[in-house]
Amino acid sequence: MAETKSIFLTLSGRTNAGKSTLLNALIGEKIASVSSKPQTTRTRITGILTQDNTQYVFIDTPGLHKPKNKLSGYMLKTAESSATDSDAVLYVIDCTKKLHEQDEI
Ligand SMILES: Nc1nc2c(ncn2[C@@H]2O[C@H](COP(=O)(O)OP(=O)(O)OP(=O)(O)O)[C@@H](O)[C@H]2O)c(=O)[nH]1
Ligand SMILES: [Mg+2]
Repeated sequence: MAETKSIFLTLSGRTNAGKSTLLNALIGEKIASVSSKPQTTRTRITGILTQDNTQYVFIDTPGLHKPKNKLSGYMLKTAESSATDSDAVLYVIDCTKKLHEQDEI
């Protein structure tokens, strides 16, 4: 049997961009909370999609924002380290809104 390979993909982007909504759509189940309230996701949430011999490991992360307190600073660190540790980053932007300066990367 062929060996299974895993690809780690981090969903990054500003708070409320739709990262958790995308994760749920990709996995086909509601595994991450979605809300119109900013900073809904506070920790990493992992969803795995298996196709043939490949496991796509999607990691939903807290949204990027200007940190205001210890918790939001910690959330940002979680988002950044997850992006650094993965094979690729899927950067999500809400294209119905004006481009935010934090999206200019
Ligand atoms: N119209 C529309 N609304 C969307 C879409 N994707 C997400 N939303 C809405 O946008 C809001 C934020 O969605 P989330 O998926 O929670 O966004 P997030 O990027 O995970 O936000 P944080 O966890 O705060 O970083 C929710 O009210 C969603 O229903 C989309 O493709 N179209
Ligand atoms: Mg979220």
